[in-house]
Amino acid sequence: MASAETPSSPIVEGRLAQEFAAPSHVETVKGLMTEFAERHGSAGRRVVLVTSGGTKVPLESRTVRFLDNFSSGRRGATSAEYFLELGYAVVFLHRHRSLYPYTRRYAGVNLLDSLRLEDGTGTSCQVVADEQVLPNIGPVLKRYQEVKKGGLLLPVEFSTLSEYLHLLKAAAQALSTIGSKAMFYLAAAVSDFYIPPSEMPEHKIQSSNGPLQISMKMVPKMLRPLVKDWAPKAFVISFKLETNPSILLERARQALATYRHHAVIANVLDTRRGYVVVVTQDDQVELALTEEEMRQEVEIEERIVQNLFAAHTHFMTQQD
Ligand code: PAZ
Repeated sequence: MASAETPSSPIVEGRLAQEFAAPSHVETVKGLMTEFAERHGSAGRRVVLVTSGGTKVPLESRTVRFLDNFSSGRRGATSAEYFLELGYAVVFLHRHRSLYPYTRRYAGVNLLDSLRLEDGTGTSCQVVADEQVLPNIGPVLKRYQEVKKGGLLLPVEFSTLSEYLHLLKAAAQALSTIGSKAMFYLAAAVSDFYIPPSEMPEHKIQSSNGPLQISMKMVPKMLRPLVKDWAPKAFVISFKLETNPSILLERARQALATYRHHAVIANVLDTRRGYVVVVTQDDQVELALTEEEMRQEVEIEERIVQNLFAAHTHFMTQQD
């Protein structure tokens, strides 16, 4: 482990380069993210990187099996929409096929059940959306198209832990070009453990060899170099998920003390849709939905994003 005097970035960067294969398109994506941040930053817009969904960790190099981290992507996709409503441009770094802004509202719908045929039959008929199956589709589609036309949402996909780590570093460096206008909203569920390439079997693990024992190494913590070196002027928010509520706040405080970023959103798996705590260096604020609000499908992400918008505004004025 690094001592307090050892600079963390070279160690993390060295391990990242040696033990995690970079995706072949990382430099291209970094270029796109840099152009996106500079374009919006120079138009006076804030830019947020939202990470969303879980990483997968392969157990074999010709991968048949992998370990996955739990996350539907709903927190990230929903938050991205609320950031867009508040005028942010959004880089959406998300797990392939996890929930996506706007389409997330219809994720459980079978496409063919959502359409009706009108005016004729066969190839000449008209296809219309069924409002019963796709409630509110008109306004949602309109907003989706506005966001797309304005070039306000840049989607970037990952599947594996390696892809996520390299793309996060690239995103941090890309958004650092706009200083305090950048926010990092790290809601993805990222594995703490991985198998280094030197210890990974090449071929499919055989059950004929008996019960499987695996030993995994700790993933290098990216938050430290992100905050200290890659994007030192940005506003950085991480998430802390626990299943045991009694350790949640202590863990969130520990993370803040270790990485010295700006806030931790603490949540418990079972109650995460209706209750979170925003933990900062000198405060903690509970955000909770009432049962009535839950019935009316109010989304807690709206409250989280509003809270962070105010904090980011304050942060930016302090930096100037
Ligand atoms: O994606 P989702 O809406 O199902 O869940 C969101 C979440 C619990 C993954 C997120 O709020 C979170 O806590 N992310 C960080 C997880 C972690 O501590 O690694």
